[in-house]
Amino acid sequence: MGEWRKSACVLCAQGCGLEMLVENNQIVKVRGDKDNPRSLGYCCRKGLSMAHHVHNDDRLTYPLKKIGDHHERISWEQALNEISQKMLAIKEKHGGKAIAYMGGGALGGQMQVGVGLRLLSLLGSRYYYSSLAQEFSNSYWVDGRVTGKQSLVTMSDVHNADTVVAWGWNGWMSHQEPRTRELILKLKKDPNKKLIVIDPRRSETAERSDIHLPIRPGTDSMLLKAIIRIILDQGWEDQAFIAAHVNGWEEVKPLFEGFDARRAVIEVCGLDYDTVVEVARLLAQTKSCIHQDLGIYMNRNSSINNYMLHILRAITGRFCVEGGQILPAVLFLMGSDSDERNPKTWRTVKTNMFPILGTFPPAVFPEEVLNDHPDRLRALIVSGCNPLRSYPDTQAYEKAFAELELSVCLEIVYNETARLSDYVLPCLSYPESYDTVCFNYSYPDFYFQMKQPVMEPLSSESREGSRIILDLIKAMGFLPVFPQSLYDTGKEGISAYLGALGTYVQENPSYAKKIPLIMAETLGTALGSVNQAMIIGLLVSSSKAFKAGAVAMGYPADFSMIEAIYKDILAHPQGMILARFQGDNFSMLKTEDKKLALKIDELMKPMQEASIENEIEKLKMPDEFPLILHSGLHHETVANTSLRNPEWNKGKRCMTMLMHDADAARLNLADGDKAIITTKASSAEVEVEISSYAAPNCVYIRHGQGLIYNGVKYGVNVNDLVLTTDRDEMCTPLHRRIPCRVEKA
Ligand SMILES: Nc1nc2c(c(=O)[nH]1)N[C@H]1C(S)=C(S)[C@@H](COP(=O)(O)OP(=O)(O)OC[C@H]3O[C@@H](n4cnc5c(=O)[nH]c(N)nc54)[C@H](O)[C@@H]3O)O[C@H]1N2
Ligand SMILES: Nc1nc2c(c(=O)[nH]1)N[C@H]1C(S)=C(S)[C@@H](COP(=O)(O)OP(=O)(O)OC[C@H]3O[C@@H](n4cnc5c(=O)[nH]c(N)nc54)[C@H](O)[C@@H]3O)O[C@H]1N2
Ligand code: SF4
Ligand SMILES: [Mo]
Repeated sequence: MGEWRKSACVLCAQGCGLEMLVENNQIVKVRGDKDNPRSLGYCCRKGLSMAHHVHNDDRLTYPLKKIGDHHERISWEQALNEISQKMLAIKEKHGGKAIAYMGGGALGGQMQVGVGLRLLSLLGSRYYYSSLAQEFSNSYWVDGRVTGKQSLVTMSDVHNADTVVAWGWNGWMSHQEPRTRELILKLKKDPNKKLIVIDPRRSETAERSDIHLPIRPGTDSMLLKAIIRIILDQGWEDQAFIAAHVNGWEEVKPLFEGFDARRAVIEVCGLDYDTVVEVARLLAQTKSCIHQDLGIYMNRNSSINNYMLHILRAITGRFCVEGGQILPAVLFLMGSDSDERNPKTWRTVKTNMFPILGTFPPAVFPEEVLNDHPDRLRALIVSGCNPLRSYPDTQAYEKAFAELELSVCLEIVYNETARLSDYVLPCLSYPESYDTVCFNYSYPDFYFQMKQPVMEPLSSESREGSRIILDLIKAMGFLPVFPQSLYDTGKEGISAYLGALGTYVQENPSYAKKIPLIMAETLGTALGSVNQAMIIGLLVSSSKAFKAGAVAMGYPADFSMIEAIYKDILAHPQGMILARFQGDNFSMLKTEDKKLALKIDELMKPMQEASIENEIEKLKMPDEFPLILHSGLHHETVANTSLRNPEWNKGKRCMTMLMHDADAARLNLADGDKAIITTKASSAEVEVEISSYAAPNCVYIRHGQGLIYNGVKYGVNVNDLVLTTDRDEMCTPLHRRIPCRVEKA
């Protein structure tokens, strides 16, 4: 007989609570966990397929080293020794700048990044590349200017809104909000609520909306300008809100002067003007909320579009208010604030790119390796992401990996990146370990879940990812030897340990900066989990706002708070509300006067240049590539690259290219035909699926295909069809607008 155990899903940012039936150390059944305070039992088909993530033929079971063109089993001792010696030799010869860390994309294993970034810093480097910097860079950069700090990412409070606008977001398939399908159905059913979808195609979300604006692809800037113009013309802006909470509007307002909203809407966006006026009214006069997503993020004009979305929210009073755009309560910041105006901010050697929220964009990585500069990148640690499928231009990545002097991959599976790495280190998957993630956004209640192991490790050689990195730090000689007493008090309780740690650091003040690592090593060893020690460390170093919020939930205000909270976390494997943040959401702003800073100097010119005439010119497709490839549809039959066994989609058609029937007819293609798609990067053969979910002149290939499972490749890897140079000024890949042509095979 098996036992149901509580955990969560890591296949998208929602982290729905799951219950897993474990029999003979195998997950045999999964269901949504009704006790999870955030997901309330919600679960999608990916979550239900979780067992494939954990149990599959590609799971790594011991460390590997590349010898010639294949990998061989080695011991942990050999792996740690060789990697640390080689890494130190590269640092010695070329300096820390030669080393990069890439990680944190997958939701399992995100905590590795906490230790990984410390290792990077000890090696003297700041080159942290992450998946975040291929979707959110433009929006985080804009957030940083408007709210005062990039690390204050903003979120849409869709569950408390009356009008929800899905702008370039196909929530029915991708979720991206807690319990998304329930939300969409609720909006549809309630006559007082509206769902508006702005998407060139009639997506699964658009199908269920009250208003669908089938916008011409890539014309969102014109629609945004038009909506703002309409609001001003109608006098619908929220004057009281602007006066109380906004700075710089008077300087920004002239950007919209004289804009011909009607012409833009009809001629450029191809939309009905009266419907757009109604959308503008709903945005301004109801409790509205806009969730934008990859249709905006990975598309042309992403920076000014994200900017105008904030302008729209600010002038309609939908910022920092319930049901609007809000700043989430956090236990720890998702990244460090990086300001490229500060000359001390590192840039990449070849492309001169700066980090956003502390992370560098994957699109420039191959160029940073494949060059002759003495400071070029030569070594890489990859943890919990799959650059050889997830990042643009797989061929460029293959060349870069071949050129690296050292590549180390921390993984749970033998994926496409592991295949090219010099060393592959097997990690515990999250159902085998303690883990948490950073996407638990909410306000004012702060939701937190520490996933706890529901089973024994499948291989005795797999290790907690953060422990592996800590062991590398030790093998490189970056940690002193700590007294045994520190390890021992860790077993006596958290308060006892923190007391002993305090005394130790007082006696050794030079170690104050290394407290997180000391805790990871000593408390982590005592608890048998570095991740647990790191969570305790995060509680210790949490903000005043967090601690006040915890007191509001009844936790003691003194030193014993940490132990009390931690005991509660352990007692609630289903997740819980840890803190209730006090004060209004404006208090979270990091601008000096706690107002929204609406003027962004760098965007004044691009905003002026986004005129109807210029846009009409720029929207023209090259003759050679008349169609738009949507490179990477986030469809219910993919889970980024984290579900590898094709068995989970058995009986489903999921390796096709979606196409509008008018385009198919013109190209003499029938459903099921083989077609050749060609982009500037390369060509691929793919099966055509004529679909009502495709917009005219656009074709769609799912993200996360082309995976090699058990030695066999399934489907088209869409990143073969994209060049690293298909990117914008923030080095975000333009995955939603890759020019292409399609021919019959
Ligand atoms: N062309 C194109 N490319 C895209 C996109 C697109 O739309 N088009 N979408 C992009 C987007 S939005 C994203 S977020 C990225 C996501 O891309 P990635 O960041 O690469 O994320 P995943 O594919 O989810 O996971 C990567 C790896 O993490 C591993 N992993 C899972 N759990 C653990 C763990 O506990 N420990 C360790 N060490 N590893 C673990 C998985 O096995 C998997 O191999 O893809 C992007 N790539
Ligand atoms: N099932 C499943 N769910 C997932 C994932 C997955 O792999 N599988 N991945 C997760 C991740 S990491 C992410 S980031 C999210 C992504 O979630 P989404 O952003 O919802 O994913 P997309 O499929 O890119 O949908 C974007 C929508 O934008 C539209 N669009 C394209 N061009 C334009 C345009 O010019 N203007 C406008 N307004 N819209 C346009 C497209 O038609 C599409 O419907 O999904 C997450 N959820
Ligand atoms: S919505 Fe996301 S977190 Fe929830 S079950 Fe589906 S994939 Fe997992
Ligand atoms: Mo994503």
